[in-house]
Amino acid sequence: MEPILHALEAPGSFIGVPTTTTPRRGGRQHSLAMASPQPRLLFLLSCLALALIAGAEEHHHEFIIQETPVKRLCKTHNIVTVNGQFPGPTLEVREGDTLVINVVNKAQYDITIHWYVLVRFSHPPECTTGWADGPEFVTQCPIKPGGSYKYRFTIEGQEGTLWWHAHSSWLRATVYGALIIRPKEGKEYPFVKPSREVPLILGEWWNANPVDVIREAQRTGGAPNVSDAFTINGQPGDFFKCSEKGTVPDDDLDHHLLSCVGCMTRKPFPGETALLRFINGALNHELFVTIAQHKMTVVGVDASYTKPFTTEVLMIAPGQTTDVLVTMDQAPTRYYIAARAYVSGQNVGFDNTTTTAVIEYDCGCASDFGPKIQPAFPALPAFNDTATATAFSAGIKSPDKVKVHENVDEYLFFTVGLGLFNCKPGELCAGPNNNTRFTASMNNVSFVFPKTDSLLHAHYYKIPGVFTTDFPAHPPVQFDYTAKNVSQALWQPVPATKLYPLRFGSVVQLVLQDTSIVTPENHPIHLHGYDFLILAQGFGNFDPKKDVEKFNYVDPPQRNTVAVPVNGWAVIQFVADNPGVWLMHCHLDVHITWGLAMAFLVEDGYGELQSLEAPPVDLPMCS
Ligand SMILES: [Cu+2]
Repeated sequence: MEPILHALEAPGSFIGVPTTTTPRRGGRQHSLAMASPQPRLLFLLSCLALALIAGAEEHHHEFIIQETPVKRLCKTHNIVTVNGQFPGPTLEVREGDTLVINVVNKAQYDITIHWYVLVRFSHPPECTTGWADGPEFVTQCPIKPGGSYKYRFTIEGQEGTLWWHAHSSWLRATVYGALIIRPKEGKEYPFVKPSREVPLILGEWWNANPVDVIREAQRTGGAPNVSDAFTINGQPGDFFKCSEKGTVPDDDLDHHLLSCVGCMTRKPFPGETALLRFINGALNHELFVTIAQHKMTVVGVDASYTKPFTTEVLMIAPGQTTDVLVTMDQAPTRYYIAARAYVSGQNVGFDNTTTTAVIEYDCGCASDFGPKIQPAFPALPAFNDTATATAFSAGIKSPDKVKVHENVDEYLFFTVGLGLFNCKPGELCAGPNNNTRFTASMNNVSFVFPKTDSLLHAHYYKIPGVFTTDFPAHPPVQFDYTAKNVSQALWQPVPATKLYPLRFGSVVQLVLQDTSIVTPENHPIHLHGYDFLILAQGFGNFDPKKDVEKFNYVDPPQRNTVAVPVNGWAVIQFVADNPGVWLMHCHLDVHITWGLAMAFLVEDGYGELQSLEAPPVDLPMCS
């Protein structure tokens, strides 16, 4: 029985994507501008040693940012895409490979792309590079219309599913795609070999232009409109008008094979086990995901493996990925995969729709399998089912014992939450009571992205006036963070561009504490440049005496995005061994727009490959 997964226009998987892949050889010629020959030569030699890793390849892609007409919910919109594909092309590599992606901007908006890869090394010529990370005004200025920028990085220590997306305004609503990292040649997955692999990217669709939606919200100070539908691989599914095509069966089976990326075989395979790679690419919603009558075994999150954990429901926050094995062990018919919102905030507007795709078994009796058989529909948790979200995150653990550092260099405590600015004369104020504007902050600092330079460029060239390094290690005022009625005097953060400096190699332990200001809410906090361990999570105010007993020093999960519980906290740990400027922000895009972000400035070390290299020659500048 060969299950068929139905949804239209699966991620592009190289179709029409200009691509070349070459085995990397140590002896390849590269031009390298050497400012100070001897140290650079040392770096170069080290890099060449890295480049000799057996079997590693260098993949070249061209990403043309262009407007493309796409019809959804009965209307055609010109959306921004990569190479005319929506979702964008799927990148497939092996751990140890290098990606070189030339992004050419032929659209009307400024743009940058973020890759989720812990961009640390690239093989010659850059070697150590934070210049490829992508967040606008953090590691680069935007690529202007008509401009281009070549992102170059090597993937080391990450296996599983990542994704890439625009990191500029709200362009990631349509500019995103999967990035699949398989083990090195000759190395197997640490779980049963799946018969096929399918990336399933969850997204949001707007009938309006998402860039206009956020611009309007920023103009008025009010909350932005919510999306009109969720999507799976770009399609809302059967419960929306004009979505029938491609989400219900027809004879064109190849068309419906949901991205046959990595399919081992298309032959009937009774009881086959598929690897589904879920990605939450939605802008502003955490999502519950279920499959009718099928259990899912989680084997990886955020390109780190996990202890196999069987569940009927996933909760995936924006930015996160979840790899699951699903065995097709039910009666041979049709089943829905369904996703809808997990909403933890109070009085928060949200998209209450449900998106679906269909799994169809091959019953070997095609003539009996007409379109009238309705797929079975799964049970979905209630929108506010925090207990289910909590149980799911508690089930995720690293496969083996993990090295947790007990000697910590930096104990940090950051509040994360919303706020309100009082209206100033001449401002529109569509926030609560029509005399406020929404804002958000960490440790009472509402992050302001620079406009004249990127943080990393200003750091490298010691350009003053772009940022300060006095982000507070603790909240400036301690209060009952999760109380029902936090004093209004604490609702107004200070707008600023503050970074927190870290010595190279320091062990950082960070408490992320939600506040109930405006509303408590689950905030998915994404750290660029690092994976971290989640030592513990809980509700209420973090209590350093009591809650330390909850720390998992054995097998804490490793991730790049943690969904900090509503009215609660999470403790993460990482070693600051990647020099550069690394953004940390809420992955609900409305919150990062309001300032729920900060950045770490990780200084250079003293050893080889411990210093940030000079920027690439084509790094986009602000002026
Ligand atoms: Cu948030």
